[in-house]
Amino acid sequence: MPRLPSSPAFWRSPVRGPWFTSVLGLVLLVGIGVLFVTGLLSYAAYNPGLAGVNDKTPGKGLLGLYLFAWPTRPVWLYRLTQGAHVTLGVTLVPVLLAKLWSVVPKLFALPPVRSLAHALERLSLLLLVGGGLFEFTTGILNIQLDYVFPGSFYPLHFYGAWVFFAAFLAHAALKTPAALRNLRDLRGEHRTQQAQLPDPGQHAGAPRDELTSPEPGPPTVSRRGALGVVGGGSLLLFATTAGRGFDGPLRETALLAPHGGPEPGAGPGAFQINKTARVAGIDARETAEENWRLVVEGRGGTVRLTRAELLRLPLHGAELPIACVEGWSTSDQPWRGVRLRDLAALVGHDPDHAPDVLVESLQRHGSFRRAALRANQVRDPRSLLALFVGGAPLTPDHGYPARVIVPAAPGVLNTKWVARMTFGDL
Ligand SMILES: Nc1nc2c(c(=O)[nH]1)N[C@H]1C(S)=C(S)[C@@H](COP(=O)(O)O)O[C@H]1N2
Ligand SMILES: [Mo]
Repeated sequence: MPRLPSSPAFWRSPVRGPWFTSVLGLVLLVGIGVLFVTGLLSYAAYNPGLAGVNDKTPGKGLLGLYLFAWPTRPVWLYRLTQGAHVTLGVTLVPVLLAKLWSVVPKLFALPPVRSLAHALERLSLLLLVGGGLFEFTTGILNIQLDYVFPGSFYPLHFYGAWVFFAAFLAHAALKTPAALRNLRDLRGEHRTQQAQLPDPGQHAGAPRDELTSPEPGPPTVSRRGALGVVGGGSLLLFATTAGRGFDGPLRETALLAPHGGPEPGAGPGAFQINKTARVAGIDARETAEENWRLVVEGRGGTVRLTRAELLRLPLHGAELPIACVEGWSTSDQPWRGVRLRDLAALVGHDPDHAPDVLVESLQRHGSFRRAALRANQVRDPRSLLALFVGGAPLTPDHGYPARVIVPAAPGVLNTKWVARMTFGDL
């Protein structure tokens, strides 16, 4: 009679066992903890609590309780937190898959439910495995396919993260003590046997666990070798992803993800572009000198400025990166333009007490055509309505005639092709 996956003997790999699962589990404990914290930081960086236009999850309720005003220093803050979030997520994929592989006999075990406690445990495992696969899949699709779920990525990934993390915490609380014990108890034996199969856990006098095959097949690789394959896979992913956070030769090492490889084009505007002017539907006629006007509104009234008039205001420089939620970023670029605080002053606000601002683009469709900035971002003297980068006027793709650039903020807050700014408490 053929064996079914529900039979423990169906699963023959001698690599499976408590030691292998414990090592992977502890790596994920640390890694997923970091993913969760950097993910929450990323969410806060959008300032979703500030205004409806920034908020893709209006139903967040208590989950938004921790939100805080995202700081403007150090300028590389979001570059670091989001680069770490995405790079670590990609790097952990082999570990996650190996961990699931190592416990797969349990997922098929029958009867599906033995008692109420067992039913609860299985439900939490369902949320854990489902939630984990869901978070990794949505995250990777988002960086690979450039916003496949327009607008809906944020709610999916955000609520999914909380479901996943709740199940993860429960699982970690239940399993970490045993995982640590497994490693400690098995370490000495492990050393002397040089990771020979079968799993040392089988000889530790412990009752047979559900992970170890009762009829292991012949070994083809040692447990350490198997871990080496997983670690090697992670290392390969890391090495072909991490470079997306740097300019020049390092970016060229990022073969696997978009915004890796060579910089686009040549000249001062030759750094990574998120959406081109064409994709955003920006018509060259609207941005031409004779047609484009910047409308600035505030307590003291409304002014309309041509580009030539903007150029007569005091211009300031700031060296700031672009750091996208997708995990790629540029080095600091030399921007030049009018300070946001000076624009607030132009419409009747004391620059040191300048309020929030709503920035709107010429773009008519798409979730990032407008964004709200918080007062602390407006007041920072390095926050600019940039007109130049690298000593030349902005290129159309980088937001000509004018774009916002704010220190430490996620890319989405740096609105391109700006048409209107409304200062006031949001
Ligand atoms: N109007 C508008 N501004 C925008 C966007 C957009 O889609 N439309 N994308 C934002 C995102 S997600 C990023 S990462 C940065 C990228 O700026 P860059 O293309 O100049 O590198 O622009 C931001 N500004
Ligand atoms: Mo972005």
